[in-house]
Amino acid sequence: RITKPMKRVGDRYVETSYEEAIDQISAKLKRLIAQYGPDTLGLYSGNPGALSFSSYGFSDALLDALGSRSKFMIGSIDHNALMVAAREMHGSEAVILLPDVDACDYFLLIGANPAVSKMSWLGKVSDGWTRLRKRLQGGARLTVVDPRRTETAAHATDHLAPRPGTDWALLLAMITVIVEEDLVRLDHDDLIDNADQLFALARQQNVASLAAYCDVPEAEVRQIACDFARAPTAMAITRTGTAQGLGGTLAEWLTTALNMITGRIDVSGGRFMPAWPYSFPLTDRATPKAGPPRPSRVRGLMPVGGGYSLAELPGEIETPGEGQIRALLINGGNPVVSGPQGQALDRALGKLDLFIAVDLLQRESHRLADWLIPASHFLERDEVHPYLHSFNDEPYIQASRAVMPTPDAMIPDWLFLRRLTEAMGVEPFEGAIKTPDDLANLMMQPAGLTADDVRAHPHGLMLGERTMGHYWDYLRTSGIKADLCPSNLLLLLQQRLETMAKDAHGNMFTIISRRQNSMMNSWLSDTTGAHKRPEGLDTIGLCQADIDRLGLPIGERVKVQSKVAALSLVLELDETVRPGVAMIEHGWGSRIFSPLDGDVAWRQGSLRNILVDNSTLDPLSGTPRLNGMPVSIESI
Ligand SMILES: Nc1nc2c(c(=O)[nH]1)N[C@H]1C(S)=C(S)[C@@H](COP(=O)(O)OP(=O)(O)OC[C@H]3O[C@@H](n4cnc5c(=O)[nH]c(N)nc54)[C@H](O)[C@@H]3O)O[C@H]1N2
Ligand SMILES: Nc1nc2c(c(=O)[nH]1)N[C@H]1C(S)=C(S)[C@@H](COP(=O)(O)OP(=O)(O)OC[C@H]3O[C@@H](n4cnc5c(=O)[nH]c(N)nc54)[C@H](O)[C@@H]3O)O[C@H]1N2
Ligand SMILES: [Mo]
Repeated sequence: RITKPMKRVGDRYVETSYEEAIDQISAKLKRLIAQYGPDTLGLYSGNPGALSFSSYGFSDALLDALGSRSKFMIGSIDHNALMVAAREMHGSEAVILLPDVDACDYFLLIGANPAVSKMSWLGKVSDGWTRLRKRLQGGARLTVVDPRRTETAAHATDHLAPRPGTDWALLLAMITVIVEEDLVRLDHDDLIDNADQLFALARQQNVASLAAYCDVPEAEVRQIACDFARAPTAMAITRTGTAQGLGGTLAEWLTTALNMITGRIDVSGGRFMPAWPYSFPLTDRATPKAGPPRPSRVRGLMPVGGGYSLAELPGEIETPGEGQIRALLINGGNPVVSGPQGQALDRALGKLDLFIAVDLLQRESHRLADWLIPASHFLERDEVHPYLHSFNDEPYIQASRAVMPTPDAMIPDWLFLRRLTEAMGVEPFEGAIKTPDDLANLMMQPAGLTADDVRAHPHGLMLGERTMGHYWDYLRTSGIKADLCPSNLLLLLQQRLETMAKDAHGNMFTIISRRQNSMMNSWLSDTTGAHKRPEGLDTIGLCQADIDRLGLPIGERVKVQSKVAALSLVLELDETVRPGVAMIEHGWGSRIFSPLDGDVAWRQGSLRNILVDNSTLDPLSGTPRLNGMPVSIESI
């Protein structure tokens, strides 16, 4: 655990004071900005970094105060597809339609495994998997769409196992069936645009060839589409299985379209928009602070959720010219492990003039950092997070209490970030906000609540019932219409339909991954020790038919080769994966270093994501193929 600021001296680190760290970092940063402009400072906010209200607020504010737009976000290896589809269809990236689990009769889960991952994404359904199962016990139906027969599929009424990355075609086929069978039910058609265009598109499709492309039985697709449309209440949900591939934005669009044409939006048992008293206005969330969004310098991709794609970061560091990133802050993330092609990012990180990592430990991604700054642990933070709570499926807000003391001499990471901003001669939030509570209070002002009011209710504040209708209200009051067939997405779909025939990978396999209960992406298993991977025993799982076809022995090492890297893994029989698919767990292989002596304190397994190339992305979301990357498998 890092508990004091540490400065790199040669290949070791020495402990320093906060004063020295802030003095030296700000002096160097000032020189770099004077020479290269503010965009030279980049920020990568990882998943824990972005979920820490205080840390995210003050790291984002540092870049805003300096005028840098070089923000790289977790969304590009997670949920960008959802935000892009929301922007195109609902006019704002922040319109997230949550599942009303407790009244649903038909769950269609696409690329989600809540039995392990629980039920939260950009939206929170507390204990959602338990609540979903309660519905199943009461007779609700569950259809799981996943190339692997997952822990969730074990509870399902039916399981479809399409080829990875083809969900958009499956959804288009379902929409086509619903249009052909006259099962469309469009509520509020005065608030919906381009419905006719979607129906015309559907009528041009051939369900049999779409099903063949996904490699699922046509009759099952037809049956599921009709049953879904006829169910009293129903919802289709996607998660990372679809979002973390090349078809993510199309799948998000067509899932929402499927829900919309079967009357599942903003009704009980369907998908609804949360709008609780403490939810601050959508327009505020969507407005970029450092000016209008502009395409990235090297690849020309537009930011999503205010951030560029992590896949672009190596190029932005290594390509000379105005705006080149020479200083980087990684806050609560492990992008060399959790992002695509970590070997390329690792090489680029070595070329930075100034590299600061804020984390609990020095991990793989922080190997080359000039400064290691201690992060406060979630058990040490006392915070109210109105933003996260605005995505609750009920109007419920609760303070999280610190239950452990912060190590002596350590200050919270947000305070380090504030002091660093001030040392740069600017103020975070233009001086209007000094503490995380100030920020929370500002956000909750419309509800007449303060952070202390929330703290006064240790078991949380329930501000009413779950209510529906906010989505249609939002459209009405903002004067926009839901777009059922957005032109950007339609264009992408047409391209995919044209190249569909060439989309087969021949003898190649496509890789997917799996989460473990006791791991959180690349961490937690290390510190809790709850889940271990014996050294050198990383596996790749194939079904029996594929193992027979390859003629390779189970338990032996195989060479797994992608376009950009090769790994040596042990071949394992995994009867849960469909033919043509290989399962390699993500999250292993991240070293933990002991900064004072430079030793490696921990390492298990190997880095799976080095196989994923960072150049092939969903063009709208900037997401790489964490799922669906083609690889070949051969004997060593
Ligand atoms: N225990 C535990 N819980 C977690 C996490 C963790 O690491 N550990 N991570 C948290 C985080 S950060 C997130 S974002 C959420 C994610 O929550 P989920 O999205 O539910 O995550 P997964 O469990 O990975 O489920 C994704 C499923 O998609 C399938 N899949 C892969 N490719 C495709 C495809 O092309 N099409 C379809 N239809 N399916 C596909 C995979 O086989 C997998 O079963 O979970 C959160 N919860
Ligand atoms: N192949 C494959 N790749 C994936 C996924 C997958 O399913 N398959 N999942 C993707 C998803 S959904 C996500 S969200 C990303 C995650 O991507 P990242 O967030 O970049 O990576 P993590 O592995 O979660 O690493 C989190 C880091 O945060 C640190 N940390 C923990 N708590 C705190 C804190 O309170 N403050 C600070 N400052 N640091 C903290 C940990 O020590 C660790 O170093 O990975 C993505 N990558
Ligand atoms: Mo995630």
